[in-house]
Amino acid sequence: MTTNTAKEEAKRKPSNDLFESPDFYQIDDLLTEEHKLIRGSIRDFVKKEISPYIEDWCQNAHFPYEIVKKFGDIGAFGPTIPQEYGGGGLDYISYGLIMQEVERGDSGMRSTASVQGSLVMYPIYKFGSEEQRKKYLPKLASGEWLGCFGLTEPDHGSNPSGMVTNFKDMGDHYLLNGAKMWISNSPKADVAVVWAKNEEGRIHGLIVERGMEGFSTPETHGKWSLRASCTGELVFDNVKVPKENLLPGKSGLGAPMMCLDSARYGIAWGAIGAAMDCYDSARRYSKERIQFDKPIGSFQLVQKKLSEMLTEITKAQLLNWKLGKMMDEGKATTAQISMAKRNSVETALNIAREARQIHGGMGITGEYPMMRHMMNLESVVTYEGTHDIHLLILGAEITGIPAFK
Ligand code: TGC
Ligand code: FAD
Repeated sequence: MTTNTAKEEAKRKPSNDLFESPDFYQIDDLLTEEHKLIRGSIRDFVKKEISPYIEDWCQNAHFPYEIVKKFGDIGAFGPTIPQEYGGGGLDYISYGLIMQEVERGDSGMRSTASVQGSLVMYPIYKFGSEEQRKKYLPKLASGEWLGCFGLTEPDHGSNPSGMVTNFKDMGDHYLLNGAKMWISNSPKADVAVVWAKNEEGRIHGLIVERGMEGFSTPETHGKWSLRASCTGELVFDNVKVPKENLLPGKSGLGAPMMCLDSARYGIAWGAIGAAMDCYDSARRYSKERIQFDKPIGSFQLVQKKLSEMLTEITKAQLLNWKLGKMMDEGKATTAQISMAKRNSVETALNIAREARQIHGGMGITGEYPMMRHMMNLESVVTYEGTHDIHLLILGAEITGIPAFK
């Protein structure tokens, strides 16, 4: 959709984002000056480019396509991808901080960024040929192109290994058939990284480009969640995919799962960004709102809520930071990432609900961010592996007995 810049400018409410970040355990001491600079620049970006508009975008279920180029300019796409391919060449703590700040603004905006970086650029970088890296990564990093990741199917969500999307070797090309569902960015994506089975039933990644005959991306409407992110299907009806579009580096379910490890890590940080926004709003409101001739923050029950929120945020911040260090060292396991994703999203959902209560009736309006975060987080608790699937990943790690089947 074309943006009417003047209309957007008129809607701008520069002073409405008063966010101050909680850092109760001086976790900033664990960050480098570069980390703090990166976080600061993304926080300023969110205050300027997302906060003034996000309420309207969500109320109108509008995906602001122009944000794609802006994310590219600020370095939010593929921060850990090497600079020679257009990425940031940064560490995983930087990546986490970027996701935290973007999701502090809105989970749908973080979805746009984390799909592009972890689920599109990462597989092309990790499993792609040198030609594929050079062709796609710089354009994805700069936001010239938008990408999406197709794993989930209508009948295979938690169980992606059952996928039926398939491709046949036709000699000079592959013929791709099937459908993917619930795909973030799909209606606007220029390229899709698609996971499909070959004739032997082995899963491979293919790069499918908009414009290929038989490829369509119908949009999913009526979402109550992630309303500023666009979601849709990927439909493949005898799509001729050039052979050079197969990702040669890895096959099997492990390939998409490695991408998910990176994206789930980003969500662990991102969801705590949403939690921090809800907590900060509740903290301020509790000092301003007077009932029984006193600020509601003077009542013990409100103080209990705020104290518990800050405790949970602090615990999650430390867990995320340690996980980031293990990611940098290449030591983080899937189960450790599951623990952090699961913990952060549950923490954020609980905090959004408690913060909403502190705002009383005002909490249900778009004047405050809690309801938007809460509704967004209902998707975040489901995608990239549901809350229960992550519990089972942990259960399998603890007992050595997978309980999925
Ligand atoms: P399982 O038997 O456990 O594994 C099959 C093969 O995959 C390998 N593998 C991994 N390899 C590397 N890294 C990982 N993290 C891996 N996880 C598994 C595994 O070693 C095995 O390899 P091999 O060589 O022995 O065959 O697989 P399973 O079929 O039992 O399934 C396990 C389960 C349920 C945990 C897994 O499939 C799962 O995580 N399901 C959840 C699905 C999911 O997360 N979907 C996400 C879709 S993308 C998305 O939601 C994007 S939203 C983005 C946004 O908008 O922000
Ligand atoms: P199901 O797998 O049908 O699960 C339904 C319920 O059953 C859940 O509670 C689940 O925990 C439970 N369940 C399933 N199996 C078990 C089991 N073995 N033991 C116990 N409980 C079980 N996918 C992509 O590929 N790319 C994307 O970009 C993408 N973006 C998304 C954006 C949004 C807004 C949403 C909502 C989803 C997105 N997804 C995407 C899909 C997402 O990953 C799936 O929704 C998720 O993996 C769950 O699959 P499902 O919805 O089919 O639920």
